[in-house]
Amino acid sequence: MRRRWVTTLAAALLLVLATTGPASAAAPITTAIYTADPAALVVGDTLYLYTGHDEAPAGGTNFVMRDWHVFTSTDATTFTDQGAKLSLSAFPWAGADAWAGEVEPHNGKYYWYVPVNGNGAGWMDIGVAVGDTPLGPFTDAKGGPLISDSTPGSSPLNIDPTVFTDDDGQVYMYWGSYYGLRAAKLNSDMISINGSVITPSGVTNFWEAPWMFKRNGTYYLAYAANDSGCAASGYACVRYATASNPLGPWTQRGVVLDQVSSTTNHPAIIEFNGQWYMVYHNAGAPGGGNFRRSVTLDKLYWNADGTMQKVVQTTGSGGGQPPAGTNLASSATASTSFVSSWETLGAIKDGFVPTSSADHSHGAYGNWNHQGTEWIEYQWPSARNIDRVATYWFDDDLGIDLPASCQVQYWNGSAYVNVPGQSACGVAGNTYNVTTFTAVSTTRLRMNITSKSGFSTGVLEWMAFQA
Ligand code: FUB
Repeated sequence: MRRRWVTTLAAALLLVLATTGPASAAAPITTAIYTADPAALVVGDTLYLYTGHDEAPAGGTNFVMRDWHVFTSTDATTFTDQGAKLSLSAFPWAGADAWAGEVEPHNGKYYWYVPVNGNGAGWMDIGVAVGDTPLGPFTDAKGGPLISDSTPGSSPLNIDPTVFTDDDGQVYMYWGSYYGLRAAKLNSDMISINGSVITPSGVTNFWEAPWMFKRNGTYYLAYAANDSGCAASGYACVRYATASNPLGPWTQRGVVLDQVSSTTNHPAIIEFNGQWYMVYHNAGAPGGGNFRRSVTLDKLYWNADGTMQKVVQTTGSGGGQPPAGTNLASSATASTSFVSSWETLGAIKDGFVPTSSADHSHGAYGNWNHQGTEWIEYQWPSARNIDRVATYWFDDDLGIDLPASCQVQYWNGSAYVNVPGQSACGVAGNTYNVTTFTAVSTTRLRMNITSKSGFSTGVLEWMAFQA
């Protein structure tokens, strides 16, 4: 039986269909569908985002991905969904798992490299489609996999191709997962590899999702890493490495994007209209989760020495603004398992809109120097009907850090139990992490907060919404 990505995510609310419309710079590019695994390309005055399409049902515990969409923008703010421009049906030799791809222009054509679950031996393969314009139409360019498990030297999981053309016209492809990064030169036909598959050196902590580009003569490779130095268990951050040769050796330079509210993390880094962007996905859209992700983007800035500054995630409910709805927090009494004597538990329900996770100008809840799991709770004199919370975490860059995980519970009359159908309990900084669940009628709602090893946790604002 083929391996599958499995988690224990519970059900989330049904997706509320919305039309694609203007999205603020850091909001999801759309909330009409769930999108993931962005690749970015600039052609003329247009930014193209090629994305996966998450179709898992609420509460689904696996990816359901059947096609890829293209989004266009001329200002990196408002995106138009051009529709599903490629689907599994374009590859008769494949049957499932339309995962993370990338489009590369070559000789007036556009080649879309995608990982798919082939019908043959092994699991994931890399196929390639071709079209005459950035919007296609795209057709299978090869009639079979470019890379499969039977390709000598290939990755333990052949997914997530990133394709890069150097100034001399030579094209390179990097790909892989399960700690198995691989690279190869492509022939100018774009559908065959030139020479052997290599295992590049120096890309430490590589997990998956490579993204290659060049700036000022230096090669950059950003990628998802899931080591404990940058992400909670089960989550990933984005690290990057640099090299002076397109096939390495590489030198790891650090983290450019912290973990996001989805377990997976996937970078595309691009310059558009003189501004650099980090395009990525998270679980921030309404009803979102690990298998219902949303592509978003934030500005990326460079240091003078060619290193990248860590991207400030301004995403979540949309531009750092509190989610809409009736917030029941102000009428609740707050309590906690522990609060530091100098902190202010009441700050979590004062309605203040923080400018960042470090903004405790209106007070903060913090439990330094406790580690492990602590809780905060709201209590009402009579039952309230509640179906979601929004949490803005406190991170003072000292002893208090973003949590490793969290869990919403309610009092069912005799015990605290997990809320049913909880979507991902997001732990992203600088944003409202919205967690949805099947509505509960209760007098007490609790948030269990588990710290990263060596840190305590804190909350700037905790909202509980009437169903
Ligand atoms: O979307 C399916 C897989 O999850 C991608 O191929 C990985 O990069 C991760 O985002």
